[in-house]
Amino acid sequence: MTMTDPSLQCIFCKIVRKEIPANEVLRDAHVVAFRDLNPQAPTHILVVPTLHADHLSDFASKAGGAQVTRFLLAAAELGAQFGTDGYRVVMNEGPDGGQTVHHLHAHVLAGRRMSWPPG
Ligand code: DGP
Repeated sequence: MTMTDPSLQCIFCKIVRKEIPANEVLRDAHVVAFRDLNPQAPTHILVVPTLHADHLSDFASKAGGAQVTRFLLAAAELGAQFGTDGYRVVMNEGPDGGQTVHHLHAHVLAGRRMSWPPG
């Protein structure tokens, strides 16, 4: 980690390193998942790769196959665990996507019927 490493200031990297608290539901070598601070559904979990990547396109080129696979499987496992009648997985990227935290994360939303199109 260098002084210019983006992970030093990244809020989700701080959660991964346990420097700030989060309501965790899953942790392993490749992912950490925790409850969103501002939930948009009865269940709203963020799945975060332990490897810092700003967004999906960055992650896809930076991460190994095992990390990419684990990220997707963790979202699916949590959706199946918390969604009794389905769930939604969302990844926001860039200003048009509504991304506010620049560390890739998947939102796993469950516990209510979702509408379409999203806002
Ligand atoms: P996005 O807009 O897709 O970048 O979503 C970022 C989400 O992260 C947003 O729903 C709020 C959540 N969030 C931001 N900071 C924190 C934090 O410190 N802890 C937790 N648990 N969630 C956070």
